[in-house]
Amino acid sequence: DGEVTNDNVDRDVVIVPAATIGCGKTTIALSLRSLFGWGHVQNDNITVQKGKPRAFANACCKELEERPAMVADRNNHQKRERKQLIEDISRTVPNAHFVCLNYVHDRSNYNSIRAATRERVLSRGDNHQTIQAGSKGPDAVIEIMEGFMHRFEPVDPESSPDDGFHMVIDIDPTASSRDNLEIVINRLYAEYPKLFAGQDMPSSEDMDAAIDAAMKDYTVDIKHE
Ligand code: IDP
Repeated sequence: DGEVTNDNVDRDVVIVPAATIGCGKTTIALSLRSLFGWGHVQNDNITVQKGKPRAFANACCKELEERPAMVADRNNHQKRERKQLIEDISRTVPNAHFVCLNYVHDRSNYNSIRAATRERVLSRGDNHQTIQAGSKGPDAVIEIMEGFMHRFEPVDPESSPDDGFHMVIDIDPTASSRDNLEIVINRLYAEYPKLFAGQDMPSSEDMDAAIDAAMKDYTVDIKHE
């Protein structure tokens, strides 16, 4: 059964955030890339005019040709996006293992999530190209962020499409990316030990350094979809 096979999983792991803007998806993805050499596809780097969801899935599959695991870095905040990603990747990589990075969004916690994500995104606005260009002031950015929060559909591992996840890791969008990174690594290490074959568990200092580098490297992408 699933538990037995997980011990042998050493490749084709797709990490799928379910999140909104500013939760720390890219920061975690860059950290996993620097610590373990895992792949990373950012939705905003997919520039095709038509069929963007499919192109995103194809780019994820391509990463798996070279790397044992990868992060499918987009918000995946609605069930139809999660369904599309799981279905399209599975067509090319039938044995893919999907791990949901579930940035839990309880409606009762929305004010704290707003405070945390706005602070992160707006406080670095000077460095954000789109904002710098003057086309989007803080109000417009907040509106886009609100749109994602409003549309967010919680992950329900009991029903389709979220029952397609082999594992759901709950993390708190208001916690630091450093703390969330450690939770993610510990859970993956426990579930898929062979995915880390030959690599030591990173030390606390390694994780600090990976997060620091990721936050220096950052770009905040504000897009409508
Ligand atoms: P997203 O990919 O979910 O939209 P990121 O781009 O990773 O979120 O993060 C949004 C902004 O917040 C970036 O400027 C990033 O450097 C910063 N950030 C990420 N995690 C933390 C944290 O734990 N504390 C403070 N700032 C953070």
